[in-house]
Amino acid sequence: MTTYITTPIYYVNAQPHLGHAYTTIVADTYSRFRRLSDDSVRFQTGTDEHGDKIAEAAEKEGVSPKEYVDRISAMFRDTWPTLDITPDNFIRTTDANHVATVQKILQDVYDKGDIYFDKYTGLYCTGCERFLTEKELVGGKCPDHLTVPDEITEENYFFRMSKYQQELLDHINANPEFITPERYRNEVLSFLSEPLEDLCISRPTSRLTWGIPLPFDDKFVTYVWFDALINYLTGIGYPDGELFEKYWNVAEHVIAKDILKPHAIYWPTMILSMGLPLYKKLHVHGYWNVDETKMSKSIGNVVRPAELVAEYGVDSLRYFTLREMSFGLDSSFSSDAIVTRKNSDLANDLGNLYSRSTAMLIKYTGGVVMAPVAGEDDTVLQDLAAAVVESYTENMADFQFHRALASIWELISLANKYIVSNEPWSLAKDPEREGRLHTVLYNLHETLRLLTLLLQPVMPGTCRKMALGLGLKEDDPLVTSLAAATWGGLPANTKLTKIDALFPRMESKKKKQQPQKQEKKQKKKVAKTESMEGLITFDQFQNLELRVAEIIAAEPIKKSDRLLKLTVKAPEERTIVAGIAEYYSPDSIVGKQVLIVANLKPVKLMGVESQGMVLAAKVEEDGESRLVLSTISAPVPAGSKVA
Ligand code: ME8
Repeated sequence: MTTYITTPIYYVNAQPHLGHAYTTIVADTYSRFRRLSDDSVRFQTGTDEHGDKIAEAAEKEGVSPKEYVDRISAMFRDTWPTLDITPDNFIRTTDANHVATVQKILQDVYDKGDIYFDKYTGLYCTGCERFLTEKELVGGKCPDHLTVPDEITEENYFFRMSKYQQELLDHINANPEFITPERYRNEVLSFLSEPLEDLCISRPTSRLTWGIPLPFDDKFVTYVWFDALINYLTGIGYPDGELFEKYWNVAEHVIAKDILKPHAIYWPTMILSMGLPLYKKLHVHGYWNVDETKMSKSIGNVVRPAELVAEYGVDSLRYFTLREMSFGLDSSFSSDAIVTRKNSDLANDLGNLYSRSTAMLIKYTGGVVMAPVAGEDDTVLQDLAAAVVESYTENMADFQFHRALASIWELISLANKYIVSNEPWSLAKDPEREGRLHTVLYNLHETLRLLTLLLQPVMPGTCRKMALGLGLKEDDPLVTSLAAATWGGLPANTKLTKIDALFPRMESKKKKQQPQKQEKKQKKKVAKTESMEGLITFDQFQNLELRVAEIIAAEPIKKSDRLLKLTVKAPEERTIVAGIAEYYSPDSIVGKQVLIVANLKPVKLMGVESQGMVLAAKVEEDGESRLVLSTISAPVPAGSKVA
C-alpha cells in the first residue's frame, strides 16, 4: 500500500504553537502507523509564505519579506525534529519549483477558459485573506478575527468555481469517506446547497506585490490560497515524475476546521479544472483551546511546543494531545491535564508495568526471558492483546487516536492486575512453581513487546528505549512491523538490558504553586530538627494508637486503580481505605492480620470514609516500587494493642 499524508502549510506570520504542533503530530503519527504496516509513505509539511498577512508582518518588523519568511520558516522546520516529527518533505511556497508549478497550473486553467477577468466589489477580511459573504459575518464582523471586513472594489481574475459545483457535490455524496468526521462533511454539503460564487484568484500589484505573478498578466499576483493549495502537488513533482504517479491518487490532507472551505471547496474544484482525480481524504480536526479559552496572542495564552517539550518531554506531549482530543472535536489544554495524564497513564500505568515486570525478570532469572512452560499457560493477556491489536488497527486508520490509545490502556491495566493476581514474588519462593513463574514473566514481557510495537507511532522515543530494554534492536521487526503483532513473537532466551525509568513522575503546577503550604512544611521541618533532632517523646508516641486488625472483607473502589476498601475487625468493625490495589488483589488479603493506626481522624477517599490507616513497608528495589503489608508473627485476637 501507499500513503501520502500532508499537513496544512503554516503561515509564517506567527511562530509555531500547540495547534500547529497537534496537526503535525497527527500526520507524523499516522505516517509512522502506516510504516508499521509496511506502506510506502510520504509525509509532507511546510510553510505558506505569500500574501497580505506576511507582507504586513515583515513590514512591522522592518525587514524585507524574503528575510522575514526565511527566518520564520526555519523556526517551523527546526521545531519538528524536537517533537520527533520526521516529514519526508518540507515545502516552502517561495521555492522556485513551487512558483513554476503554480504558474503552469494558472496558465493551463486560463487556457481552458476557467479563469476570466471581471470587476468585483466585496467584503475583504485581511485575517482570512479572502472575501467573505454577507452570510458568513456575525454582527457585521468576521467570526474568526472579530474585525469588520473592508469593502473593496477591484478588477480581478476569477476562477469558475461554480462550474464544478455539481461534480463536487456528486463526488461527496458518492464517497462518504471523502471528508471526515461526518459533521464536517455535512457542513460542506450545507455550503454546497447554495449556488457557489466564482473565486477571485488575483491581487493587483498596486495593492500587493508579495505573491506569484500571474503568467498571463504581470500587473497581478496570485491570491495566496490558489498558490498555497497547489503545494500538495508541487511537493510530489506535478505534473510528471515518479512521485506524482505514485502518490497523488492516495493523497490525504489533515487540517483543522478553520480552513475547511478552502480545502473542501476551492481545492477540489481547482483539481477538477486541472483534469486530475480528486484527493482521497480530508481529515478535519477541532481546535485546541487553553484553559477553555481560545488561544490568542492578545490574551497572551499561546502555548509554544518548545516550552511544552522542555517542561513535560516530547512523548508525554505527543501522547497527551492524541489521547486527550477526540479527533474532530475541540479540546482544552491545561498544565494540570497534561501532568495528570503523565503521572497516571504514563508513570503509573505504563511506566510501572514496564519497571515492575523487567525488575522481576532481572531478579528472578537474571534478566533472561524463559520460554513459557506447557501446562502452566493461561491466555488472559493473549486474548485481550488480540482484541486490542484489532481495534487499534481500525482506530488508527480512522484517525480515532484517542480510542486506539484507550484500548491499549485496557491491556496495560490488565497486565498490572495480572502481576497482582499472580504474585510472581510468591512463585519465586517456591521451586515447584518455577514453570508457572517463567510463564507469567514471559506473558508480561510479550505484552511489553506488543505495547512497544503498538505505541511506536505515538511515542517513538519511549518505544526505542522500551525495545532496547527488552533486549531488542530499535528497528527489530518484532517492534516495528504490524505483521509481528501476534502473540508469541518474543523469542525465549532474550536477555534484557537495564534502562532508566521511562517516565519520572511530575508534580502538578497547582501543588508547586502553593509556596505558603511548602513554606509551612519547611518551617515545621526546621523546628522539628532544631528542637528534637527528629526524635519524638514517649508521650507523643503514646498518642498514636496502633492495633492489630483482621481483614474480613476487601473490595476495589470504583474509578480507582490504587485503592481498596477494607472492612476490618479491630475489634469493632470499621472501614479502612488502603492504597494497595496495585499490589494486592482483594481475595488475597481477606483473613490477614495487619497493623493499623486506629486513632486517625476519619477522611473521605473517593467517597468512602476511611477510619484508620493500614501500615505497610514501602519497598524500592531495582527501579521497582511496591508495598508489603505489615503483619504480626503469630495470630492474636483482633483489636490487640501494639505497644
Ligand atoms: O491557515 N487548534 O495557516 P495557519 C488546532 N496557511 N489546530 C490549530 C489551531 C488550534 N487552536 N490553530 C492552528 C493557514 N491550528 C494556511 C494553510 S494549507 C494549503 C494553507 C493548525 O498557520 C490547524 O492545522 O493559520 C489549522 O488548520 C492550521 O494550523 C492553520 O495554520
